[in-house]
Formats: sequence, structure tokens, C-alpha cells
Amino acid sequence: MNFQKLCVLGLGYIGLPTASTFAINGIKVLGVDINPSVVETLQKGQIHIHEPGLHNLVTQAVQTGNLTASTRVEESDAFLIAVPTPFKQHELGDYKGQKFKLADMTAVASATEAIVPHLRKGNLVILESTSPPRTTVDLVRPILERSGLKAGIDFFLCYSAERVLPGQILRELVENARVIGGITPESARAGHELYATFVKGKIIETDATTAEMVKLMENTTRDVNIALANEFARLAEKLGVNVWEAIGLANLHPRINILSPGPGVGGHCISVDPWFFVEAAPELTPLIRNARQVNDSQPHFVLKKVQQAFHGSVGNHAAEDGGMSGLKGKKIAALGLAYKPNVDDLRESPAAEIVHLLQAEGEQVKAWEPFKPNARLEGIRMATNLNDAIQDADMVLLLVKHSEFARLDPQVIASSTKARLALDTVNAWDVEEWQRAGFQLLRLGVHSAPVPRAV
Ligand code: SAJ
Repeated sequence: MNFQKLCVLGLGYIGLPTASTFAINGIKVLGVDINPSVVETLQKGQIHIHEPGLHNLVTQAVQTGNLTASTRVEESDAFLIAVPTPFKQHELGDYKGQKFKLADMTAVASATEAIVPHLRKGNLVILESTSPPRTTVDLVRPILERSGLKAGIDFFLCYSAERVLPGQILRELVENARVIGGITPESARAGHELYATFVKGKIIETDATTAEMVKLMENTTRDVNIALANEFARLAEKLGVNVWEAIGLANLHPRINILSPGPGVGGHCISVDPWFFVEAAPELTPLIRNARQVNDSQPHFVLKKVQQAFHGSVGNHAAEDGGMSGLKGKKIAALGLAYKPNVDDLRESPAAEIVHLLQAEGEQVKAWEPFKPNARLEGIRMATNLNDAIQDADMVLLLVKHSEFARLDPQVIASSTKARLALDTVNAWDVEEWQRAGFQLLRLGVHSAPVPRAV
């Protein structure tokens, strides 16, 4: 097998780094995206996403002449599909009254259809998009076979998910172990050969459905574990315990590794993928569904915490339900909108959801996202810089643990805002330092007032 020309469909967070990495390793790569502005940006030597090192890599790949971009698929030796698999926005599944989200496979289907007229004998097609189990055999294969060619006989077909962590994609792309699932052993071998161009981690061959399940198991495990951490945070608040201290102590146990609670789970992967298992077998997945629901409801937990914080600071008795009667219109500076620290990705961001929830309650929120200062999100008022966000605020609300937020000096903040109330949802700030600067600092997972204890 000799794959010299590769067509990568979808130039997003996975497709673009993957296409560029193949290109600098000697493969002729045509990057295809249906969005003409993505293609134009690349043709000008720029990129449309933030990922450390990516701009350099793309520049290098374009300079070698090996990476070009287009809105149209062309004949190639291999095709790699890296398009999004979001969930349907306006349709839910139902299992005995329990709702669950459904995968929207439109982009995978149309990318696959775009390959059909160019598919030739001996080609290799790889699906990289995280997909519901059996997508390769039940969706991709029949579409490709409309070409008249037979998968596994005339062309090779594989599933191989990316496993890279946004923020360190370029290193993980090369170093992580890679699972290649073929619809036949020969297909898996062909995929192995292509990825061996640059992958330094182990490359393991298996069947396509196992490879799909492996990917979903990884992200589901993380989601369930984060849900557990979030539930611990809720319990700790009720019991008058500092969850961060408790987790640190529990993690001293050699076989325990509790993850961090926070404002919720976002991004395009962990908040989406577990639903693919629920959709495949709702009767078998109550734990996965419940974990998703815990994480999806975490922004509401933060909303309540903000409401209770205002009650406390104005000397009111917190209402049982944390209600906000008479406190509408507080000004809140929301720090961070990205779905996690040090990335510019706002997809499925719990921070953005919290801003919407606060505004729906009548608060005036101004958000500052240093990784996307010019972002336009419907219904969210963006600050032009940190000072603009905080100067008139009644509360500074930390939603994302960006390094530059973690490093903020509370004395400097105190001189730039009239707020004396801060709420840290990610355990980034030191309570004593902020108190010395004149703030009342509340934290998620820590009860803001002492809980009466039995004597
Ligand atoms: N989060 C917490 N607490 C934690 C860890 C994360 O609340 O202890 C939150 C983050 O703030 C974020 C969300 O979870 O909102 C997801 O962040 P993440 O860093 O856990 O994962 P992603 O979505 O950026 O990347 C994941 C990775 N999967 C695993 O670690 C199992 C990555 O390796 C995958 O390639 C990626 O999904 C993907 O594309 O599927």
C-alpha cells in the first residue's frame, strides 16, 4: 500500500492539526471544508482556531507545498473524515419518560457522500469523528458502497478516533496510542500504515465497532467521574465541608483519583459523546444518563450559589430555595466563557450557559474571555477587557481557570472594581489573599456560612 495523497474532510480542531501533521511528514494533503471562509483563511496562511503551536505547524505545512485547501473533494489515495457529530438541537429521544439527546450525523453522512464520486479501487477511507457505535458499518459503509465498490474488498474502511486533549493537541497527536478499527483486518492494517507516517505512540489494530466503543468509553468514564466530583461538591456544601480539601485528602489513597468539580462539563466531546451510548441502549445506561444530567445541571447549581451569595452579602436570610426576590439587577463580571482553561473554544460552554441563566434572572452580566476577546455570542454582553468587565460590578464571578485569571492579584483587582464579593467556581483563588484585599471570597464546593454542628 502506498498512500501518497490524502484528502481530509473537515478542517476543525482535529482535521486541521491532523492534515498539517501528515503534510509535514511528506504526504500530499488536500484539506476540504464546506465553509469557504475557513479555506480562504488557510490560503492566506492564517488559521481560524486557537491551539498552541498550530499556526506555526500550518505555516510550515503550507510552505512545504504539501498542504492545500479547497471546498471540494478530489481523487486521492486516502480520505479521512473529521467533521463534527453534534446532537440534534430540536429533537430528544424518550425512554419511559426519560429524555436523552440524539446524535446528528448529517455532517458525517454528507462528507461520506462527497467521497463517493472520487472513490477508487485500493483507496482507504477513515472515519475519525466521534460517532455512535456501529456508524462505520451501518452508516458510512452503505453510503460508500453506492460507488459500486465493496468495502473490505475493493477499498479499505476504518474507524480511528482522535484522543487529543485541546491545549496539547500537537504533542498528543503524535505521542498518544492510536486504536485503528478496520471493517476487515486488511483495512485495519492499511489504516495502521497511514498513521505510522507520524504516530510515535502504539498503534493497535482491532475491528471498527470496538474502536468506536473504546472512544466513547474513554469520554464517558471521564464524564461519570466529573459528575461524581460535582455531586461531592454539592454534598460538601450541605455538610459544611470544603470539597477541595476533602478531595485532596481522598486522593492520597493510592487507588483513588477524584476529578475536580466545577461549573459544568462543556466542549464538543465529553458533554456529547456519552449520549451516543444512551441513544444506542437507553435501557442499559441509567448511570451514564444520570451522570450527564448531573453535569448538565451544574450551571443551575452555580446560579443558586450566586443568588445565595447576594443574600448573604446584603444580610438577608437565604431563602430555602435560594430565591432572589428584591435583588434583581445586580451587576456581575463573568470571567471566562471558554469551556475549559486556556482554550478559545466556546462550544457547549457551561460558563456561557451560566451567563444566560443569570441574565434570565434579571442580572446584568458583562463577560470577559481573553482567548476570544471579539467573540459575539447571542444575548451575551462582552467586555472589551478585564477592567471593563469588573469596574462597575457587584460581584466578580470566576467561571474558567485560565492561567491569567488564576494569577490575578486581588489587590490590583480591588483597586479596579467596586465589587467586594467574589465567587470562585474552579478553586483558583486563595481565600486569605482575597480577604486581605477586602473581598468576601466564596467558592463552589465550600459552604459560605458555618453549618451548625452538634456539640
Ligand atoms: N472538567 C471538569 N473537571 C475535571 C476535568 C474536566 O469539570 O476534573 C470539565 C472541563 O472544564 C470541561 C470538560 O470537563 O468543561 C471537558 O474537559 P476535558 O479536559 O476533560 O476534556 P476535553 O473535552 O477537552 O477532551 C476530551 C479528552 N478525553 C479524555 O480525557 C477521556 C480528550 O482526550 C479527547 O480527545 C477529547 O475529549 C475528544 O475529542 O473526544
